[in-house]
Amino acid sequence: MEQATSTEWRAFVKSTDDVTFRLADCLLQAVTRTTRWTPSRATRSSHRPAFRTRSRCWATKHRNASASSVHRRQMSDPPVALLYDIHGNLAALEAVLAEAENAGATSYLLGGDYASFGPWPRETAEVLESLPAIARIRGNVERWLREEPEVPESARPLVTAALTAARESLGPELVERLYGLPDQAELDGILVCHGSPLSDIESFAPEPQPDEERMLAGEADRTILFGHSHRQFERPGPNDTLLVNPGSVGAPLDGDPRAAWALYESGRFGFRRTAYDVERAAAQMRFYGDWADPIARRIERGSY
Ligand SMILES: [Mn+2]
Repeated sequence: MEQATSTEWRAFVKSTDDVTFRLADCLLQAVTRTTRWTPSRATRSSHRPAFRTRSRCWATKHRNASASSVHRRQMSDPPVALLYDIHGNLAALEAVLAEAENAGATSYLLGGDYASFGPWPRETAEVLESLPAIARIRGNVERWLREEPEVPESARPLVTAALTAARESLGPELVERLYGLPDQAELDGILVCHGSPLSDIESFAPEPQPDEERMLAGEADRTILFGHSHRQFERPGPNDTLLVNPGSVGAPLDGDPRAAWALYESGRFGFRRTAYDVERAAAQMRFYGDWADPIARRIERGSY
């Protein structure tokens, strides 16, 4: 039984992110320390601090247009905590929020995949809703609360069970608010998305791949902030872009079970890892039944 659900989970992940699935088997080296990078040309060229949310269509047609919803930031402003892929892991989120506050963060950028596929869907979504978020976008699991998941038949039992549990926990009003979030946002000229500018289920791998330019959907000369693959990294991308993935708060997949996130301050990203009570989160996940065991193990191991 356990083997069967594990196989379903792998099939699900493979279907949503084939590139990173292959990399999962390469036992990526865990990121165990805080790292910082010097902004590349892509980021340095974005000196007009601004936050704004927008639709995908708006992004294409009016990238440089001014908007009344722009939140301007100064370089001396306190850091912003970048939180992606929390996946209902309240224990991880609470530890990260405490550390972010200690680090001086006064606002948050929320990158999607908030509640589903984790132990505490509603509680996690409520805490996230209460945060002073400077940008808040939708991930694929928020979209799947109302739309048919793009997964193969073999993965459908696990995905259906997880989404059903999340919907029951969230209730109709939270489901509606989460589903209604925008797909993309902008932070100081940085494009904020869930998987890639192209898609919320296709994402960039930690190492360059031959066909990745397609996922930029025409974006160039800027920093792209994204998550979805649950791997914390930054590297140059095609078209003079810089690719930045803060990693997953609730379910990292690089072999390090600690929560992954990042701080954005003065045009720089600082990667962080935060220890929390992993066993408590895994135990809570197992209350949902046998189907939840692969998710509990993913939380414990920080890998599949
Ligand atoms: Mn995702």
